Amino acid sequence: MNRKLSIIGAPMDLGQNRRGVDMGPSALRYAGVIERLERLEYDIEDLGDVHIPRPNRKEEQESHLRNLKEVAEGNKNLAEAVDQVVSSGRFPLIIGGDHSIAIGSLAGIAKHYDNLGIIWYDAHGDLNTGESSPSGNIHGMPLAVSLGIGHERLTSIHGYEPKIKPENIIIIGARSLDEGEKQLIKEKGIRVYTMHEIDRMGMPEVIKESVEYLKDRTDGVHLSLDLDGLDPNEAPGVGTPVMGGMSYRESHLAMEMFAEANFITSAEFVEVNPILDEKNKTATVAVGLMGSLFGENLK
Ligand code: HAR
Ligand code: MN
Ligand code: MN
Ligand code: MN
Repeated sequence: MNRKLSIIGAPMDLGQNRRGVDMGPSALRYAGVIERLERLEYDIEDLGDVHIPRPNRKEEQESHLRNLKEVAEGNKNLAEAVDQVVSSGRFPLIIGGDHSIAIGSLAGIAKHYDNLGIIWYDAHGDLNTGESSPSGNIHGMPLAVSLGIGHERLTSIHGYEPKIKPENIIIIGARSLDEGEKQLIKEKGIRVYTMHEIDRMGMPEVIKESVEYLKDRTDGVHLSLDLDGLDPNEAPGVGTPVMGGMSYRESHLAMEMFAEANFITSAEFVEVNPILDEKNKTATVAVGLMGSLFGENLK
């Protein structure tokens, strides 16, 4: 594992319609992310938060993608910050913010790799387009956008597209997929471990297979962890909770196995909403998972 870590906050709440997730980066810092990882003897710098514009409430929305302009602009800023971190040889750890920030993270990261692997740990597929989306919320679209599918204003961020290849993606924990997303998964042959498969195979086998699959075919792996992948009983502070998720222990096991495999090269933790949370429980869970991801258990 790269021992040099740069933390970048992305206080974005415009990719969906519940306020408060822009306070995710503060909640995660308050839950002790820096101290936790410093104890593992990483060289850590906290770059603070990238600028996310405020929504212009007077202007008409120019499309049914909610806050398109502002989400695009915030993600441009994030892509630049992340790109600089990767260029300087450090590991970018991005803390959100709603999941639309994966557009900027991946834009900044993927240009440094020929075959970036993606682990999408989430209740959702985030594979919608403006046309297939039931909500118009861009946080339900970042994986499609990164594949070059969606609004040009989003797919073109940071000057190249697509960012990633469908065969390098693994979705883990899905249990709420829209029709259009299911179609895209089939069409592109994206690997998905739904909750059904996790229940049948068990988490150890799911992660073992995922690691084996990505290890030979990729030159880096980005972990995009949406806290709503976990069961809402254990991670209640999220905007779009879905019952029947991965447990706290299953999630730790996954992070521990990723740490053992020593192949994650960038990560983001998203959708922590302290306003919907119970005493910062979800941020605390997220920081614990980061501890496992960065090798607490290997010490
Ligand atoms: N699939 C639904 C939509 O696109 C809900 C998406 C919720 N997304 C997140 N990110 N919380 O995973 O509107
Ligand atoms: Mn998501
Ligand atoms: Mn590339
Ligand atoms: Mn989700």
